[in-house]
Amino acid sequence: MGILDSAQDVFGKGVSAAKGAVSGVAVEQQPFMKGFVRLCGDGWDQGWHERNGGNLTYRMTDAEVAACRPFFNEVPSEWVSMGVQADNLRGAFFTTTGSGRYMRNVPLDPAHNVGIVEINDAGDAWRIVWGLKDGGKPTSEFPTHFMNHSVRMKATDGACRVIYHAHPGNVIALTFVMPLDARTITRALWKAMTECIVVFPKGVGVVPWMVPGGADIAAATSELMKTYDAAIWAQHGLFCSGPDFDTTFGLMHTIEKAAAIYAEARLLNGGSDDFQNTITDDGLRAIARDFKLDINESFLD
Ligand code: 2HA
Ligand code: ZN
Repeated sequence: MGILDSAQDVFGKGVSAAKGAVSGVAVEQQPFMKGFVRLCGDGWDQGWHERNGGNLTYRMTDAEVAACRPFFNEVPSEWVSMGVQADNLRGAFFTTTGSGRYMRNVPLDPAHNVGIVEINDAGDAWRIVWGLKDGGKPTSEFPTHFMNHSVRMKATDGACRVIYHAHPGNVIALTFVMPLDARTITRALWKAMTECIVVFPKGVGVVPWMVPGGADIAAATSELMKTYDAAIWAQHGLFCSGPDFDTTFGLMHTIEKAAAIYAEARLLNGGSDDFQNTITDDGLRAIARDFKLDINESFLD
């Protein structure tokens, strides 16, 4: 096999993806929770989580739920209706950041800032079974996370487990000056940095400005997530999905870096997008061919 036979050869997984469940070990020490907590701290370090901005959810495996169950609260919280429903998430368990809690504080005290919620048999309500101490609740964006999990789980044959929302500054800035359509923004990002089309071959969706936190923005976002594994919220931020924490954080990081390069290139170019040099559409096609990518062809000229 040649070194370019598969994108995974070149852009493969790192060694640190948290995997597995360990019985008899506290929730905070489980590999998935360490990966969850690390992502929160890394996102803070990147400057994407001012105040209580951003949120993270993880759909737990059966083995992880079994390993954590001995540490669950004796009495779970009451069921709380979400205003959204998903058949394929009936009975699922999610780890989630807390509403109004700060990403910055997650590594200091996971049990206060993060919780585990169980979804009811109808797939339309949650209850807290661990963490979110002192009256915490799941993130205000839980309806969007939940619907994105449902859609991405279906789109990836169950591989998708992580949904991550952040407020990366350059992505947000682009939504002030670019047409809010997926094709235009994806093309700009693909051409900003050679590896982008490898990292997000389907492109990035764009949701126009909407009120956050509710069922409407959840429906609009999850509709786009049928096609894309990332979606921009205009004047707000970015949602990314993936099978593990490394891939999902890497997607957020790559999109934001591409947005920063694109913005800087336009500034260097007096604001114009008529660049002296760029990656051509045939160049993108050649990457797709050599890396055997299943790209969104309709985004190429
Ligand atoms: O958690 O980011 O979109 C705060 C937010 C809401
Ligand atoms: Zn937000």
